[in-house]
Amino acid sequence: MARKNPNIVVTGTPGVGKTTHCELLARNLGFKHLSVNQIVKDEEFHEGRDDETGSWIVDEDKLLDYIEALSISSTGGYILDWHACDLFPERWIDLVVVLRCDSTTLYDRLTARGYKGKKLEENMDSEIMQVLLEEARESYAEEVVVELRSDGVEDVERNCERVEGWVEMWRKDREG
Ligand code: DAT
Repeated sequence: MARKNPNIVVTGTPGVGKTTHCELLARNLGFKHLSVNQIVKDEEFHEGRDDETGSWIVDEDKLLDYIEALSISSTGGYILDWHACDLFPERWIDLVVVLRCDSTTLYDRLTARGYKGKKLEENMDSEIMQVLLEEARESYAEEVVVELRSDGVEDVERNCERVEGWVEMWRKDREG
């Protein structure tokens, strides 16, 4: 069955503004915000945390089975919020938004969140090396991936308006 609404991935380094954007988008579009990190924690789809970085060691099979059981592919209208995107099957996803942030700003956001040492360093490197953007470009067709800046509050509103406009076009294209 063809879905009536698109599925959107919002990805990027921790601290770039994924949650902020997803909450606003979900509210404005009436879509469901899937905070993948929260699902991993709540459903215990992990084998504990990595000692050095503190990130979850995720059981991706269990996670994907869980998301698939939501009928994401046939219903649509989901916003997937995660600091990775290559595990989601291409056929589920209509748009991948990669949020980017200036490194000084990201440093401040991550230290405010209590990140330090190796965890802080790895995430800063990841943003500077645009790891998530490369991952998105390698995993999805070029026209599906969009890179958006998330430095200031005015960016959030502008980015969400842009995605909302894109959703409207996606729907119109399918009306025939
Ligand atoms: P993520 O979900 O990517 O980890 P977040 O949405 O929790 O990021 O944002 C981290 C912090 O930075 C939070 O205090 C909100 C703030 N923030 C995010 N994007 C912003 C933006 N474009 N302008 C101003 N503050 C922003």
